[in-house]
Amino acid sequence: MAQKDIEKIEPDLNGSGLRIGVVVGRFNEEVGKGLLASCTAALAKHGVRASDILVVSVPGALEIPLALQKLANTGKYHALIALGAVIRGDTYHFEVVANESASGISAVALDNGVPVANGILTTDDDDQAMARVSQKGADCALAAIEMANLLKRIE
Ligand code: INI
Repeated sequence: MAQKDIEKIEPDLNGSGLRIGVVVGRFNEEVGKGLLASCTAALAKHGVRASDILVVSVPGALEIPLALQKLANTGKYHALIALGAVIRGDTYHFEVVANESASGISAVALDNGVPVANGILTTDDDDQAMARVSQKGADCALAAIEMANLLKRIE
């Protein structure tokens, strides 16, 4: 009996035609701006049109899951991206904000079947956060594109 080859879906980082929603927290504003700049630059580099990107901002990381959920509910977006920073030095309830936002973000993805790239930096101080904005924003853009294309292929 002839055996079929194993089917494999390779990562596809071509963003053309993808609609992406981005939610950015303003609590650590400079970090949020840096994340957004590197993220949108990477989206553009990989072919996502500016007119296919919606950026909304919210007060802080704890508001991000609800805004993501509303965007997911529209059914318009192939993937969503959460950007922000929770900085230990700024808060006595660091763990609560970091953990609640992370679990809310995961819940939006699983409940709606929409990929959500989590770009909420969790660091001890502002310098650590600023050192990571460039890489993290770009990583989230690529994760969103790859996951959007993967779900399209699986479906
Ligand atoms: N929000 C953040 O995004 N980062 C933080 O470091 C932070 N700290 O330090 O508390 C933070 N808090 C605000 C929170 O996200 C909500 O906006 C606020 O609690 C109102 O719901």
